[in-house]
Amino acid sequence: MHGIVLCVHSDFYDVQSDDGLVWQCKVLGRLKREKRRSTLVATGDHVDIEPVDSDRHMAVITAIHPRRRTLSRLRPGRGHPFEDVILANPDEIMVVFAVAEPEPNLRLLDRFLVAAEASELEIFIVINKIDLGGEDRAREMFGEYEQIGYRLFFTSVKQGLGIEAVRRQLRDHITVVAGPSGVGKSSLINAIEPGLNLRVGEVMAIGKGRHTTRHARLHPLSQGGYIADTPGLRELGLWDVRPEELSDYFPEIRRHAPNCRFALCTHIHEPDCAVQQALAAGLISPRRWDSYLRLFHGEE
Ligand SMILES: Nc1nc2c(ncn2[C@@H]2O[C@H](COP(=O)(O)OP(=O)(O)OP(=O)(O)O)[C@@H](O)[C@H]2O)c(=O)[nH]1
Ligand SMILES: [Mg+2]
Ligand SMILES: [Zn+2]
Repeated sequence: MHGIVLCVHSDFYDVQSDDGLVWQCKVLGRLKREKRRSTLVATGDHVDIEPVDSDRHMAVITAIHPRRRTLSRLRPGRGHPFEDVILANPDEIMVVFAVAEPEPNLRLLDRFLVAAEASELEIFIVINKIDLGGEDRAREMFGEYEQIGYRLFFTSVKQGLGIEAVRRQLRDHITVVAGPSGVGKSSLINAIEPGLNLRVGEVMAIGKGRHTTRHARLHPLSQGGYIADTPGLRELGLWDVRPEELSDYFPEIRRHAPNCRFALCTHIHEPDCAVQQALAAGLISPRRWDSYLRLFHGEE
């Protein structure tokens, strides 16, 4: 049988088979003995399982399929680093912000987007709480992100607005959720999948405690797809970006960089810089440029 790993415990795995049943699984001994440079079985992995006790939903994992993509941390080891896979096969990342409460900090949104870009997943942005200011004002506030090319969704969990469009976007995908505290991430997920019953108004335990090993957990969506509970983007190591990589993570800068005279242009002081020309021509927003400069110089 084929299944997907929902969650990793210390020595067993919860695996959901295609018929929706959840099996408690061990891994076949032979697989454990193989040499590897990466986590043997991670949340999100596609696996083959064979039931050992169907009544008690116990099974054994007999094969692990190759991963299409991973969110992982590299652990330095002897010779070569070991890849700690936190989540296998993620598809997309949903960055949630609010129109108000908390007051939106666009520099922080830029920070989240840089970390999201570093993950190389598809990105979309949800602007929640439009009941506190109206969709028009929200579109005005966040319109520049649409111009850059990001997909934006506007929602109010409180008034039930825009939820269906987000639900459609999540269908059949493994989605990582990110965003500052209090913007309504848990509320939004509960609105999309009421059965999940995530706690609202309470900071998620995930992301706390630096030394505990934390794994992702997948929450199945009844329409197909999964919401991934992961440690934050910071804990995934996506927060720290080397200055020379930074321009890759601003799509509107990345777009112009190939036309710079120097391949390793920082776009700050070099001659014949296509990014500087785009900035002067008004093709890059001065506010985003300022975010780039601050991040380049290591400011939060
Ligand atoms: N006015 C309004 N309030 C909302 C909306 N969505 C959520 N809230 C409220 O915002 C507060 C925070 O919501 P949560 O869902 O806990 O926010 P979160 O993003 O999960 O926060 P953390 O778990 O701390 O990261 C709660 O009091 C919610 O009731 C909305 O659309 N409009
Ligand atoms: Mg929450
Ligand atoms: Zn340049």
